[in-house]
Amino acid sequence: MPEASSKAFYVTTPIYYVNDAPHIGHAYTTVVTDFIARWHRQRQEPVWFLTGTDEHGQKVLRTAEANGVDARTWADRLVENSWKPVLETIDASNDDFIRTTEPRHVERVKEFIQGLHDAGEIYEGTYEGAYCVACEEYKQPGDLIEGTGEFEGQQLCPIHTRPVEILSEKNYFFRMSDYTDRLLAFYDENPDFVQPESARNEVYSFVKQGLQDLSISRSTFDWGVTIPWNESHVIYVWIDALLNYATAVGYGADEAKFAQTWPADIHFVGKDILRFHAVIWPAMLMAAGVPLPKKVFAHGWLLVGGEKMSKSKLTGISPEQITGTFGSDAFRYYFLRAIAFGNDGSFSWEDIAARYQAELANGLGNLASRVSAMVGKYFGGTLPEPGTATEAENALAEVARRATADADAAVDRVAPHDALAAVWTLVEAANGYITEQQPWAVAKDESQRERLATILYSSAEALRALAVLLNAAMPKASARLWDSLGAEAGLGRLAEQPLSSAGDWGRLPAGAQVTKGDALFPRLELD
Ligand code: ME8
Repeated sequence: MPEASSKAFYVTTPIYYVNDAPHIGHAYTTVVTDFIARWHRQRQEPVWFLTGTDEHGQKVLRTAEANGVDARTWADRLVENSWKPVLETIDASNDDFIRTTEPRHVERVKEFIQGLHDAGEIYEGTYEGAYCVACEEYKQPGDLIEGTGEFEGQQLCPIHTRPVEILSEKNYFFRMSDYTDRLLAFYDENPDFVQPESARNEVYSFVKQGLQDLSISRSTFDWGVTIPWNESHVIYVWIDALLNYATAVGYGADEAKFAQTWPADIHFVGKDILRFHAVIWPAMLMAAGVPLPKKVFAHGWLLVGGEKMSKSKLTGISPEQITGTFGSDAFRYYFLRAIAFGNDGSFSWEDIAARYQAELANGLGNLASRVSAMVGKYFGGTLPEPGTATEAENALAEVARRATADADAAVDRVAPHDALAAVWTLVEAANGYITEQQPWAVAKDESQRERLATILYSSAEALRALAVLLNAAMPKASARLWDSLGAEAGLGRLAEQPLSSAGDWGRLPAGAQVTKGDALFPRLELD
């Protein structure tokens, strides 16, 4: 846990449904969250990064039934065989993994709902209307579309283009309509609460129409957290799920931990679940008197062949399919760099292959192998003391300083694509510097040993800065780069290098043992 004195920078992914195995859409959210968490750790801030699984509700229950097992067995199977392993596949550095079936969550959810009941925030009623099980969401008539073809005469969920179910069910309701004005005032006072701007506008105009009370229980199945004062009801899966962000960090159980972690700094979500996070969740917290999260960032869709990727439409791609060919670093780099965070972005095999070849193999990988090979060839693998810097070295140092500052500012704007673009100015500048300085030509003249030393030292310095700047995006490649520079002996572990040190020129100690290992990004034979 973070030190007692300072609050952790707390970031979360959605907790994913265990109705199916993860695809690259889920991995995308997790990679971005992981990148932001690692970057803040590199700034030497205390960080808490939470992910997990959403296991209750009808969607999971029906999937389990269709597979002939009970819901708990199904959830255990998916968590152990699919959801936890994928975190390793993509090098996620989460500090915790919460499952909504765990007692540490279930007990606190019951207490929370009892508290709202005691405070008069909940009343008994009947829900008459539509429900989409795939969304696990109550739908308003205006949300639905008319079916055609096989669904002629039925009302469809516009997201899943499947018929909704019509419920008439005795439920408990949360007086959410009381929170319309308070939410609008909160959005006004906290203009950055919902990002990006388009998401903020959507939420604002939705709430401005006036909120309705929300059904917070179901009484026609029992796979969920029971309502403490009436055990024939289970709590609506979204109320249960949203509370994970609080229960996982000690809400109602460990006050010290909760105080050091809550409120969340950023909830990362896809735009499909924006309203739950930006409307229902803050209303629930207001009702309970708990501080609100600082930011909800809703990103766009990963599209495959122009359509939102999904398993049901058979456009689903598993993370392993990509990491198996390109490795986890390239997987992370690609999704962080290629999509302007917040917008939709298309995935294609051609695109990832092209970026792998141009930016990783030819750009960064080639830079690293050229430098280590030349330190080996001309200085026996010992990094030489640099001589007097010329304008060229000063310019390279300036690019490193600017790249560090620009990337850091981009992370504060939650713009990983801009952060990596800033870092790449240094990859390009260093490659350009070597091409211009031609160390192989300088090496032919014995009287130019000092100049050769300066060129190779400066090139290695650029790599040192890059290892620090890329550690959040590509932890494996950065660790290998750090190793090949022999940097640990003089500077300590890569994880302990302050982010700002990337821009401090001249840190790598002369005498470091530089080795040329295997290529960082081997050339691939691709179809
Ligand atoms: O909604 N492109 O879980 P879920 C980008 N359990 N991101 C995508 C994506 C795509 N094509 N497909 C999925 C739930 N995602 C609830 C959340 S939180 C308290 C409860 C990502 O398994 C994106 O982050 O359906 C989206 O919001 C999430 O997966 C939905 O995951």
